[in-house]
Amino acid sequence: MDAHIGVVGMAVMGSSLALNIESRGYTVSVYNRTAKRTENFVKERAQGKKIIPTYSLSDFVDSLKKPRKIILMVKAGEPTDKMIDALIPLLDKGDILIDGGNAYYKDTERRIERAHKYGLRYIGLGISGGESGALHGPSMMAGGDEDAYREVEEILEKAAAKTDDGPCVAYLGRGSAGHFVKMTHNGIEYAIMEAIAEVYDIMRVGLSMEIPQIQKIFKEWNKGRLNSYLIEITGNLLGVKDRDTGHYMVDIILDKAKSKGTGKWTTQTALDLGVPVPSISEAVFARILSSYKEERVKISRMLDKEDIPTLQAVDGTEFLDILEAALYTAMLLIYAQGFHLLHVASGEYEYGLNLAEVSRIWKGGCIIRAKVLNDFKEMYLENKDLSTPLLSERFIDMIKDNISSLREVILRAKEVEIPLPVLSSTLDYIDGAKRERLPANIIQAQRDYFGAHTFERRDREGVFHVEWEKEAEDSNS
Ligand code: NBP
Repeated sequence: MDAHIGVVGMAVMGSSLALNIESRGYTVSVYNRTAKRTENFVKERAQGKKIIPTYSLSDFVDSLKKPRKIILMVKAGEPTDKMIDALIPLLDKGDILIDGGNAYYKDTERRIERAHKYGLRYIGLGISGGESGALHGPSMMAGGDEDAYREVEEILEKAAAKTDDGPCVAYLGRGSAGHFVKMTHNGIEYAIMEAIAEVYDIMRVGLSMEIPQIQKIFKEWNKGRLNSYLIEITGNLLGVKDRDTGHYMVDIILDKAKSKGTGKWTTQTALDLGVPVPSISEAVFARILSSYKEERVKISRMLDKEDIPTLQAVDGTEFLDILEAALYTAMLLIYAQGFHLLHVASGEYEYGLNLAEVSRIWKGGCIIRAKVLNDFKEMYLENKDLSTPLLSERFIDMIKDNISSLREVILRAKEVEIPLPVLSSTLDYIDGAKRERLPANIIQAQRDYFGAHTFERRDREGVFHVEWEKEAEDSNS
């Protein structure tokens, strides 16, 4: 029996994706470097399914219909290269390699070039949704060889999450477009997660609320305009208790956040492309700061006050409404930064991204799925060339009455010393973006003073330089 498609890598994601594809009526071949994983998979979850286990790469390759379609679901980085190296000699011209891992987009460019040298076709496929998404329907962001995509489109569409707007998968553009979009998705994810954590901190520490009260708030918020997967899971996880101690799990979990690097890549890439994504970079730094637990404990003993006041004085119910509006504003501005990055990258790397389509496939299956993505889709349908959502009337209408809530929350929370790296940087971002004039004139003058870097003038065209010390003397004389 020839398999329609093969999956390499039987860890959490690969095994779930294989089952998902099989459940849509396809025969799937599977292979994993360590045989035990494959054995366990076929004995347990894959029992009775149209899944063909293979224990050598050549058997795996031979089990596939031609042109072969192979999804790699192995650890990103060197393991992916090693697996491609091992597969290349076994494949025929026209076969299709699909990297479903979280590849760094520049690695994808390099791998595409390499695959093409051997006559292979290549798809960089960003997959989001975690284990459950992979099993029931992820969001998938494809880039690379379009003709190859069209040959696997039907399988991917059947396996993808579905919304009222169709399956959450699309061909987004040449080369590394899919992995670039997935990287940006993860950057947005970092920032929204941190914004939610900060809002939780305001409720828990600032308002001294109990966990069940906070859980109720998140559940309530999820029914409205904040409706999203991350708000939903926060509402759910807050209710979970530790079986051993009976305490809420969130009170037991050590406050050190880890990461795998996609937020860092988004920040580094934004710096390279000159796009402001302060909320994303602050979210990365917030995780890094959290990891310095021992130091924080010592510093807190040196600097923290015995009794930080609480925000009890505020009208609780009214303040919670303000908090909701603040989080909504932050969420919108975080997406805006991500979309701005995608717009610039699309020009730089000639991806030709359709950002309405990106918004559409992010509406379901992925970690950052949210009700507001429908508005982003509409924004880009209204103007596909929008450089940043901040230039959309629709977007401005959504944030303009809410920015004051973000400001109020930050001012109040700062009185009780709650760190808000993402909420604060998000407010600075919009405060900066909406200022017709910024103090960058001073920066330009300083640069010209010490480095003769020149400057432009507001009143005339051209490039200017001033002998500042001489002029200072003359101006003072
Ligand atoms: P992991 O990222 O933990 O990778 C484990 C898999 O990689 C195993 O199958 C392992 O084989 C294989 N592998 C390694 Br490690 N080194 C290898 C090598 N040198 N040659 C061949 N195979 C090797 O698995 P995952 O969490 O299922 O993720 C798979 C991909 O999907 C990753 O790229 C990940 O970034 C991406 N992703 C994950 C999630 C998620 O929520 N987990 C979400 C979205 C995307 P072994 O059994 O022999 O060690």
